[in-house]
Amino acid sequence: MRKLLTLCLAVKDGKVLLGMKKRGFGAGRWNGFGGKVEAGETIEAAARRETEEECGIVIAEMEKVGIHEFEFDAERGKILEVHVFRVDAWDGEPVETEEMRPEWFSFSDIPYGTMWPDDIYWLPLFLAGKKFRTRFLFGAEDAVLEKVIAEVETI
Ligand code: 8OG
Repeated sequence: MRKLLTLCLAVKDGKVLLGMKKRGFGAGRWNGFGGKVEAGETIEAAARRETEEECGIVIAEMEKVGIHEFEFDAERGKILEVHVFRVDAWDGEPVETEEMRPEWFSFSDIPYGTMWPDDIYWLPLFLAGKKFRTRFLFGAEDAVLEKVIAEVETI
C-alpha cells in the first residue's frame, strides 16, 4: 500500500520557512508544510492546498525537487511517498494556524535536533539546490534503520 503526501519548503534570501507542527503526525517537530493527497486531487493541488491551510501563504511558483519513500518497521509494506517542492514565490505572509507555527531559519542554522531524523540526510541537498530520491526505513522511536539517498538530475 502506498500513500501519497506532499512537503513544501519556501526559500528566500538564504532562509527556509519551517513550521512547528502543533498536533497530529510529527507533532513537536519543525517541518515544511504539506499532507495527504486526497482522492481526485493532483499532487501539486494538494501541495498548494495544504500549504495555504497550514501557514496561510498561496504558492505562486514551485518546483518538485525530490521524492521520498518512507517505511516503518512496525508497518512493513505501507510506503509513504512524499513529494517535496521548493517554493520560490507566493502571495501573503506566513501566519500561525491551529496546525503549525511558522518561522524562518537560516540555511546555516537548521534545527535538525527537533526535526524528523531523516531530514539531516537530505535537507542539505535541498538547500544546495539538488534534486534527490530517497528511501528510509524507521524503527522504534523513528530511528533510521536503513537509508538510501540518491542525487538525481530530473524528478
Ligand atoms: O497530513 P499530515 O500532517 O499528517 O502529513 C504529514 C506531513 O509530514 C507531510 O507534509 C509529509 C511530512 N513527512 C512525513 N514523514 C516525514 C519525514 O520523515 N520527514 C519530513 N521532513 N517530513 C515528513 O510524513
